[in-house]
Amino acid sequence: VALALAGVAVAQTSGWARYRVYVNTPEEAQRLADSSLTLYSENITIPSTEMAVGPDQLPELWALNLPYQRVAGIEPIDRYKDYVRTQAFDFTTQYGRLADIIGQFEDFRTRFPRYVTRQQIGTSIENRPIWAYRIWNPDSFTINEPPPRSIVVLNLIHAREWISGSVGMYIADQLLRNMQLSPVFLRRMNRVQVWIVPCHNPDGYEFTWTNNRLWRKNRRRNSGGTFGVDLNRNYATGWGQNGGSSNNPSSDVYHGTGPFSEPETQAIRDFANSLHPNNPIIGQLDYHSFGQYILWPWGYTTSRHPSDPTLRLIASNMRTAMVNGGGRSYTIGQASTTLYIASGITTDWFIQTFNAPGLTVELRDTGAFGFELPPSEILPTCRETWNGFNSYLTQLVP
Ligand code: 0X9
Ligand code: ZN
Repeated sequence: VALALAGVAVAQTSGWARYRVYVNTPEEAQRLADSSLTLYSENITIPSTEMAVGPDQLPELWALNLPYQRVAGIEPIDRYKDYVRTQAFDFTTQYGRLADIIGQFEDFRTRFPRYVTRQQIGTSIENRPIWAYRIWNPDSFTINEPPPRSIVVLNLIHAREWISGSVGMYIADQLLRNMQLSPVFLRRMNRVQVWIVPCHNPDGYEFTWTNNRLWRKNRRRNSGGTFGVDLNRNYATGWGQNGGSSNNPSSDVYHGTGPFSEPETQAIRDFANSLHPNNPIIGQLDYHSFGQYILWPWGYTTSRHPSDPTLRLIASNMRTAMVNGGGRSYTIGQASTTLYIASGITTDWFIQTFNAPGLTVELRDTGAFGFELPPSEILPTCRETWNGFNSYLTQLVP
């Protein structure tokens, strides 16, 4: 268990509030998307969308020239001081700083050095390492077998979606437990390597603890002086197309100056390419919050993917496994038509490049707490997510 006694520096966000903004046309929705205001809803929807508006941002809200209404204050980030721990980090009841999360993976690696290895796959804008942890069983490899395939799991691409980091640790823990308990599982883990990226966006994630709980993007300093590229708009497939992202650097869905312009997305791209052809990528999962969805490509276009029926079957079996395990019900569907068009996303690139059935999972909840999911929901969310993950794994590696 990773010990951490962090004196968390927390900045106030008092004065922030949720505003419901009324948007009636796609043009008005685009105007809102291009603003530097932060989404509180998970996406921009007609006829209204909730935004998180800071005390200095009211002039920008007025400048939009859209009707709005103040819904509620956003509690000061001070309350996350409660999460400062004086005991060992428990990832099933607490959210952790970046050091806690990586420390937890280091703990797995120390306890199971044969089953857990790590690789630094890149470095963030602010020089933090980006890690990938591999979990597999190298023990019974024989010469007649093909080399193990790869499944790539991405966590915390969006900084404020804290529960995504929790499920990454939980999946690793469950993989290792099942390898101890079940010979069948141990054998399966000989045919597949599960590569978990605990934090795709380390700079943004730390920023949510120190400055702004609702930060989403990375911490690129853009021309014009604003910060951040949405890493889930920066992948090459469909980059910048169909209104699924913004070219305004202050937007929360800013796509960057070009496909893979960011070191964080380059890290995943180069790492994924390096797995081929020896350990072909047969699956990829991208964990987000919130909304309780399992979504498949395409995200950048409403056209159906040729593998649509297969993708639907995989997602449907996952949903069944989650409900049978006592979990919440998740909505399944093609990303662009079920949620909204988003271009330059991870799953579109993985399916286009490797033909891997990439899925975006939007974890709990459906909006009551949103990104600020209470710690009491960490464990139930992790349990249902594991049941879904295990279904995905056994479908791909029977
Ligand atoms: O917009 C995103 O990047 C994802 N949602 S989130 O609220 N976590 O930011 C969804 C991406 C899934 N793809 C599409 N909706 N096309
Ligand atoms: Zn997200």
